[in-house]
Amino acid sequence: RISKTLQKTLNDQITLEAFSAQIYLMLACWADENQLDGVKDFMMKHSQEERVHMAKIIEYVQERGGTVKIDAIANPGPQPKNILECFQAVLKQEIENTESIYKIVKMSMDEEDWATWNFLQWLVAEQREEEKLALDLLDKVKLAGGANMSDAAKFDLNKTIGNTK
Ligand code: OFO
Repeated sequence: RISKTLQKTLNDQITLEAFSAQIYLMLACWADENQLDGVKDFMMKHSQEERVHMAKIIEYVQERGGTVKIDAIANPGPQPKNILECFQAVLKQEIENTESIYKIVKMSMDEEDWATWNFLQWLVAEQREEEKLALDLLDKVKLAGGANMSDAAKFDLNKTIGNTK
């Protein structure tokens, strides 16, 4: 059985994954309004992935005899002003989520709850991949001209991002 402290922290993480999904959704809507269909597809896919993370943590808490409380999701914040801000928001969100997960890993270690520690390793790996992807895409955006990108560069980049897994 998980401790009350870990239960509370994992519940907060469930809400944070939902919040991440909301951020990706907000960015997807921004991309749609800006004729960036490739970026939109990418954001929609990643929003869905965050929901999968959320569902997995819910299952885990329940499996360990814990109780899940579904909470309100915070406002994802204002839309970005340009494609550079869009991908900066992705990276920021991923870094914050990684930090939060590391805290839970540390807690599980302090409590010697090795089942939770082991469960979290999958999320740690997932975050490593997502941060790398976010960094790569941000680099691509910067190389293509950042906030002042030409329409032609934007067209190409949108296609590349749309084909990104
Ligand atoms: Fe849930 O993986 Fe990103 O934030």
